[in-house]
Amino acid sequence: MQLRTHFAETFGRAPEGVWSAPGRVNLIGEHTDYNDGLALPIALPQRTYAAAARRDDDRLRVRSVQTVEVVEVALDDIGPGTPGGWAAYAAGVPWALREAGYAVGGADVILDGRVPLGSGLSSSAALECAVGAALSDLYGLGLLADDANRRRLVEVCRRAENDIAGAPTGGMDQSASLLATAGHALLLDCRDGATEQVPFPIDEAELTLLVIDTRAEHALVDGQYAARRTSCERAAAALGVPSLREIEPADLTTAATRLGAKGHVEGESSEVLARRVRHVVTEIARVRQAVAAMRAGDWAELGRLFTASHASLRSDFEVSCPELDLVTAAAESAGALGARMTGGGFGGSAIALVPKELVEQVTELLKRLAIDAGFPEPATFAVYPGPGAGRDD
Ligand code: GAF
Repeated sequence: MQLRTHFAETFGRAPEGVWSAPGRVNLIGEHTDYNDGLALPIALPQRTYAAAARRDDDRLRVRSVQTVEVVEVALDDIGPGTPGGWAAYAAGVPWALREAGYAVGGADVILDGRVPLGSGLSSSAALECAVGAALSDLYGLGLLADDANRRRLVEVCRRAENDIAGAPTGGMDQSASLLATAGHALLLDCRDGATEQVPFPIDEAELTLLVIDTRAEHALVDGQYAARRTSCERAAAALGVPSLREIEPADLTTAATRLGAKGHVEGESSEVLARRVRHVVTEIARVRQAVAAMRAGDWAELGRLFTASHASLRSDFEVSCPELDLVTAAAESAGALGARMTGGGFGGSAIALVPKELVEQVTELLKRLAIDAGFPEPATFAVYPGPGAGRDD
């Protein structure tokens, strides 16, 4: 059924328009955004759609076609924990718009999320950005007009996620959803918000970017993510820098020695902190190298960087899991140029850079090995860099 029809059946009137925003995969630069670092995401072709219309009161009514219930809340009542569940990601957006000084009133919204849920592909950012795009147009805020305005909307959507949904994430996902363009990866500098579009002619290169959704469910995901963020902040404070971005690869030995001299920092082992720092600093360097490799069309080098990134996330940052380790290793042994987990980790998805002619054998092997290991059968699909958020209809 068309989203406009869903809207009419749910709310008894026509929507004023339909907007959408994409999920993302990050090519490289993981757990760097909240360290003022660099990341290199692409927008996925998979998107979340929002049909919406203004209301003449200050209430938000929101429904997803994937659920039956309509969640209704007065804008003044939105706050941490209210509403709960998935609706927090939608309701957080008008809340954060108002906090930022934008005049928004009520709205009826119906959502259709086509970004796989819980797969580490940023379905939550896609939802926030689709609602943000709709409210911006409906209330004439101009936040889709150009990159400067889109950056304002990135901040709004990030606040919605941090403050209302309670996920202490770093902003890469919302940036990808709002600032990425078709055919390009988005080089994102999280220190000053600067962006650059890096051409990613994956088709011309006869390559496939394969997403491998492990379907691994992991408990404590939110707590673990927050714990990594806290460790990075602790390490930066102990090293006397505003963020780990300030540390260069050449300074890593000195940084480890300085941390080591402290034994523990706020109860956390300095040996562990030094590994967390090493991941962040080397990962930021890998983003630069990846951009250079892409510009030179050196896809083998990009693949090697994927592999090095995964090793660092597994051993130094410790955010991988057996399912992700298995599918990345399997993809490489069947001919992928490189493979790595993407997103926050502890489950979710990996990506592999695969010569087109090898996609079938890569897919077949990783599925077989996952099943043999007693893991769920991974879902695999090819992606290409799609456009950022906008109005569809
Ligand atoms: C999640 C977060 F939402 C991002 O902000 C980022 O930190 C990512 O994990 C890890 O790179 O997607």
